[in-house]
Amino acid sequence: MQLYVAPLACSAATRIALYEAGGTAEFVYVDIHTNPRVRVLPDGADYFAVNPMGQVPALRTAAGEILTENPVVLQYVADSYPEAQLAPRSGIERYRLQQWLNFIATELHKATFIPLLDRSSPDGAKAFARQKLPVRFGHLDGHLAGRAFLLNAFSVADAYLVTVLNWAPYAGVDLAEWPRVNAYFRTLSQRPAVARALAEEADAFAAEQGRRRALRRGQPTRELQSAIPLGEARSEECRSLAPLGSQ
Ligand SMILES: N[C@@H](CCC(=O)N[C@@H](CS)C(=O)NCC(=O)O)C(=O)O
Repeated sequence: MQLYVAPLACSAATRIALYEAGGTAEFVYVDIHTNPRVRVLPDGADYFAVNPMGQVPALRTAAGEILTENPVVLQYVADSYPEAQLAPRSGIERYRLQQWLNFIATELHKATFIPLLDRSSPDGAKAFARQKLPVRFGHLDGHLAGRAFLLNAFSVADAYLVTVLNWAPYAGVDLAEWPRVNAYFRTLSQRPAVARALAEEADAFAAEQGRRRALRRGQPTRELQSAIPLGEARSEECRSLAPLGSQ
């Protein structure tokens, strides 16, 4: 299985799900920041041929099928490791899972965090997203009353939710306004699979930032790619930099 990812982007949710399941994948890094019209993979191939949207995540199955869209990729991983119980198999609970995956994808990820994080989104889009914070986060906060997870146990929806909540400080969203969401995020961040995945993503993010800074200074890409391998830089550096900031 190959997973196309960008550091600290939404594709981190699938890395979390894989680690929760005791699995892994070949992680292929896609630079989604440098140029919106160019998506060159480390082997020189064009990522648009993998996903015509140029977005992460995309997953290549062992059978060579390409799957895109977070809710689908996450459910594929959950179904690939049934013993990990990352998704209810069927029935109303499976629909509840899909309800939360779609809520996170549409209301939080795309309609809230992307306009707030993307430096090119207009002020009106940011204001509109901000105006919707109380209803969206209020709904989540109400649901989390007396609950440790979105469903009855940890699921791929939690992997996705913790991934987007991790962007809150960079988006100027103060989770302390929703105490249950805040507590949920703090607790889930400490789960071993979540902590491991986010630490690896943070290292990869810092390395990518280093490459981009050096590129701006005019050093050739190939030289840089070998000079600063992913995973080398430290997480602390990246905490001062916003993920998804220049899409
Ligand atoms: N509808 C897609 C959206 C994925 C998405 O927005 N990915 C972002 C990273 S979090 C991305 O690749 N952005 C680059 C771009 O839109 O060009 C999904 O749910 O998977």
